[in-house]
Amino acid sequence: MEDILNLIQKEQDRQNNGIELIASENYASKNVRAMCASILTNKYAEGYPGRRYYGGCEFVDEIERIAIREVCDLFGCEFANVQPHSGSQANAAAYRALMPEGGKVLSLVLNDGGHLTHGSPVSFSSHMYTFVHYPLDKDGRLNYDSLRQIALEEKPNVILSGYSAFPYEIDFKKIREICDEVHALMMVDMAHIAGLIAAKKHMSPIPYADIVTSTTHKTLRGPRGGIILTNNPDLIKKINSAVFPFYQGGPLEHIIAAKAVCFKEAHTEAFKEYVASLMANTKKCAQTLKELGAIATDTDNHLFLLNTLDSFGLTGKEAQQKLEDIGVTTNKNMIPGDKLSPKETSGLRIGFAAVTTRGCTLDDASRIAKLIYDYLKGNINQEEAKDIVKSIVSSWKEIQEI
Ligand code: DSN
Repeated sequence: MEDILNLIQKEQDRQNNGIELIASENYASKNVRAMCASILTNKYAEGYPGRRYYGGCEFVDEIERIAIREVCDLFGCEFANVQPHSGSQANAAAYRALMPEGGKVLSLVLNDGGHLTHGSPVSFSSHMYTFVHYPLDKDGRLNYDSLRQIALEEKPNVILSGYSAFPYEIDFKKIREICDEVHALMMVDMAHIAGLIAAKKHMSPIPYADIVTSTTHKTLRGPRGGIILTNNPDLIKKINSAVFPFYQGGPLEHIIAAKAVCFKEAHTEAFKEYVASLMANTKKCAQTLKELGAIATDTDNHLFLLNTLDSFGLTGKEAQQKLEDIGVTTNKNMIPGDKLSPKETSGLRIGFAAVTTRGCTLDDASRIAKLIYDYLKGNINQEEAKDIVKSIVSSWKEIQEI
C-alpha cells in the first residue's frame, strides 16, 4: 500500500502547488470526500430504494432517497436517478430512454465543443444511434436559426444541447420551441454548467427538457459521478431500467451519499457566492488576456477558449505542455474555425471552477492572465513563472482543508 499512498501524497502536493485551470475539474469538500471513503462501499444494492435484489438495504435505501429528494429540490424537478457512475453512463441511459436503437440525434460535434458521447465516432453513441450535427457561427456562438433549419430537414428523434467547451449561455427555451416544431424530444447534458444552474446564474433546462443529464464533479463540486433528471412521467420507468439493469449493476452507495452531501452544499448561499465569484474570475482572466493582446473568446460562464496559435505562435498542445512545466494545468482544445487536428489544436480551454474553490480572487485572476500571457509570449522565463505560481497559490486554501 505504501507505493499507492506515496503517489497519492505526490498528487496532493501537485494539486496544492499548482494552478488548476481545467474547466471540468474542481475540489470536493471534506464532507463529500468522507462519504466517498465511507463503509457504504461495502454494500451491494442492485435495484432501487424499496425494490432491491439484496437484503440489508434499509439504510442505503434511506440515503438514496435523500439524494433523490435533495437533487429534485435543488433543480426543481420531479424525478431523479442518482445511480449513473458517470456522465457518459447517464447519457447512454438517457438515449436508451428517449429513442429506439438507430434513432437520430441532432447535436454539436466534439470539435465544436460537444462531448464524446454526443456522437463521436470513437464513442458507443455513434455506433448505436445516428448523429447529425448543427454548426456554430464563425464566432463560436449558437445559431438557433440554422439549428432550426437542420432540425426541419433532418427530423431528429432528439435534439441535444449542453456542451463541454462552450463559453456562452444557452437559450433552452428557444431549443424547446424548435423541438416542438419538429416533434423531437429535448435532451440537455448540463454537466459543465450544473453548478451555475443550481446557483440560478444560468437559465435552467429543467422546465423545457424531457431529460437532463449531468455529472456531479464539475461546477457542482461533488463526487465523480452522474445523474439523470426529468419532469416527463413517460420517461421515468425507461430511465430507471436503462440505468439498472441495462447498463449498470450495483449502484455505488458511498458515491450516492457523497452526491447527497454535494446537493445540500449546492443549496446554500455560500455556494451561490462561489458561483458568482467563479464567473467573475473567468471573465476577468479572459478580459485581461485580451487587454494584453491575446485572442480569446468572451465568456458568460465558467470557461473561455484562448487562441494560442495566433496569440503566441504555439499550438494548443505546445501551450498546454509549456504551462504544465510551470504548474499551470489546462487542456488543449479546438477553437472556433480551428484548422488543426484535435490532437494539436490551436488553443486552450481555461476554466476557474477549481481555483475559485481554493480562494482565487479577481486580483489573482488578473495575475493568472498576465502570467499566462508573459510566459507564453516569452517575456518571462520558467523560473520567474514558477515563482509567480508559488506566490499566487500561497494565499489559497490547501485542498485537504476544503
Ligand atoms: N471530459 C470532460 C471535460 O473535460 O469536459 C467532459 O466529460
